[in-house]
Amino acid sequence: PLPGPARLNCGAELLDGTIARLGADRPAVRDGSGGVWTYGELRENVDRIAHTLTGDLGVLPGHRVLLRGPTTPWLAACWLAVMKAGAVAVTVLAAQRPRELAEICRIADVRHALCDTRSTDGLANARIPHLRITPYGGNTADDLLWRAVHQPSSYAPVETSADDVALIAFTSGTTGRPKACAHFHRDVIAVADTFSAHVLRPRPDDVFAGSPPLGFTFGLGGLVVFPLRAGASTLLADWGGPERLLGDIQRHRISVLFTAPTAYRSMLGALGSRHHDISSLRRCVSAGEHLPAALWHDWHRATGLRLINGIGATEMLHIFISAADDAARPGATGLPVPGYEACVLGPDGRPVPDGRPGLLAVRGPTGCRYLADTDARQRDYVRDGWNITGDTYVRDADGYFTFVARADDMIVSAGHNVAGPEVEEALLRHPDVREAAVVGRPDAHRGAVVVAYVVLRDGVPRDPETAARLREFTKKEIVPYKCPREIVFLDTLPRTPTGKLQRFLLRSGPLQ
Ligand code: 3SK
Repeated sequence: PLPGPARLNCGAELLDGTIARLGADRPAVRDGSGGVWTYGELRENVDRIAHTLTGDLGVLPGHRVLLRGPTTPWLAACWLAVMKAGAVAVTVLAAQRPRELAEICRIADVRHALCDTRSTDGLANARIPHLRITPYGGNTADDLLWRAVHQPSSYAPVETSADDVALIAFTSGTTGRPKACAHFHRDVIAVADTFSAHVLRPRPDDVFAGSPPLGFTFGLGGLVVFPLRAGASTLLADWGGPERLLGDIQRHRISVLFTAPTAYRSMLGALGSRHHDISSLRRCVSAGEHLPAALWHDWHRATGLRLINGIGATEMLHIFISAADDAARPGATGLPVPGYEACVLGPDGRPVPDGRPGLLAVRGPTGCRYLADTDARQRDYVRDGWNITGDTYVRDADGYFTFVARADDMIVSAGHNVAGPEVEEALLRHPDVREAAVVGRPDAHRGAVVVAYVVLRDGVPRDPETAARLREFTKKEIVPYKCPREIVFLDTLPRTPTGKLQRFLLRSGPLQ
């Protein structure tokens, strides 16, 4: 054989590989209404769709295929079929608007789209040139699933190389500018064999569920790749709020949960007002945003479970620093996931001593590959083989990494560095505060002043007395120069469709 990367098709590895190890009769995917497909049934559906793609629809290896729809077993089946066909999946979020969809298709050179019939409008309205949209889930003769029924039930996967692109993931990040990252077939398997295998440690009898959509790589990994790699089953249903998720945990005996700190906080609220049997849960992963120590403790107190905190990035595909079980330290993110290395760099690009803040740098089996026309971004993100994630971190003497702020969320006020998340943590310790976001507002004298946007708990008055009480409280918790000069009350904080706080919207002025 020629030297070079081995053959690997991640779709085949996740389905045929798992079936070869554990059999085809195990439950694989569940929908929200009690439907369950075994691994054998999932493979049959995937293979019929792959035949339809490469036959009727003319999809060739390397073609970019947009996937759009609510989280369902059919969306996962389409994703796996795209993998098996050697094409490239570009899974988008249901919340993405026509203008963003058009931009995504332009950047990723998308020619085919598979779209749930409930989501076709937004895509059709985008009027994307040369885009062939095939609906799925309806009952017309041109529907993907109707065509698939007539196809053979077994498909020989395209022999992709481990270094062929499997997916292109978009991140609007927290700045509002879309960036596209390519990930290889080997990356998909690598995230399962690092974070999932070593930190999460799922079992074949586990049942996964969670809130992140499959268009966010946090959701793709947590709800498709990790369960299938482990031979476990996964509930594929849209996030319908805390009550619904708690009900699903009880109904489906969910044992592994993937969601973000905001959802853990809202589930705690719901648990406080009604009984739900969540005794099936054994692993709860929190990522997507900083997890405050107070929330870690609240969840532990209410459920007896220790949250598995993690930091991941679309650029890295999934989680690269984390800690579980006895290794978990509330407030800290954790240790580099086996297979990854991390360090903290100073302004000169060299590692800083432990205990000093600097830019987080990480390297390992996955890494950032921005698509063409983003060269400058690539040089910015990957330096000397290290991925610079844009987060400010501190490493302690035990090797634990603790989040300080996103590098662009550091506030410099009258010459002092203030990390917004530290002030947010202080506010969150007050019983009246439900959510908080702290930003720097430009100021002619001080450079920036610290402003806190606060969502209060139900029934707490939004008045100057409450603001004064919160300011007094923070003065007792952190040094006074870090305390908010101004407190603005909001109903909700602005977030991306994947739940990340959009601080840039708050920086640009009051949002009331
Ligand atoms: O962007 C993130 O925060 C993230 C977290 C975990 C896994 C994957 C991602 C993209």
